[in-house]
Amino acid sequence: MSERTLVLVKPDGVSRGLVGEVISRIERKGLKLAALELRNVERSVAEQHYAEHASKPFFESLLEFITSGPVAAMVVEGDNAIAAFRQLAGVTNPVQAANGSIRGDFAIEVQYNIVHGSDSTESAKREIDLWFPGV
Ligand code: RTP
Ligand code: MG
Repeated sequence: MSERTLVLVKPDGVSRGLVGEVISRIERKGLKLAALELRNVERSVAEQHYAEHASKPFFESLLEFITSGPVAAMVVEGDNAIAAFRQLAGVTNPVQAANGSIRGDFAIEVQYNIVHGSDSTESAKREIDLWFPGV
């Protein structure tokens, strides 16, 4: 079933020049871009985006990181797009992420794990409404 997911190339991925690599993997998988924009993240957007982690010890450093430079935000669509992109990304901690995944291939520290992808249909709807209202 076709669905949509919110993907971010985080500031580490943008500064390392990995936007094209991430988009290439998305497109080679057969997923499509429905929206794409490079933008600086306002703190209020970051807080809403990561609201589920507000009580975690890493919340403040996560907000600082995600607002530290531009991100490439995109809406990606296709069959099972949410799970398909999470598979492309690999698990949260890059040390455990499989080789061949984005995190497994390009990252080593949990905070600097290159990409974000929505984790459920509810999260995807909430995040797309936050990042791309009206899309
Ligand atoms: P994301 O939301 O960014 O797609 O990543 P995720 O679902 O795989 O992981 P999640 O549990 O939602 O965590 C969000 C982001 O917080 C950072 N993190 N830091 N220092 C830590 O222990 C820690 N744990 C998580 C990561 O950047 C993670 O992607
Ligand atoms: Mg998450």
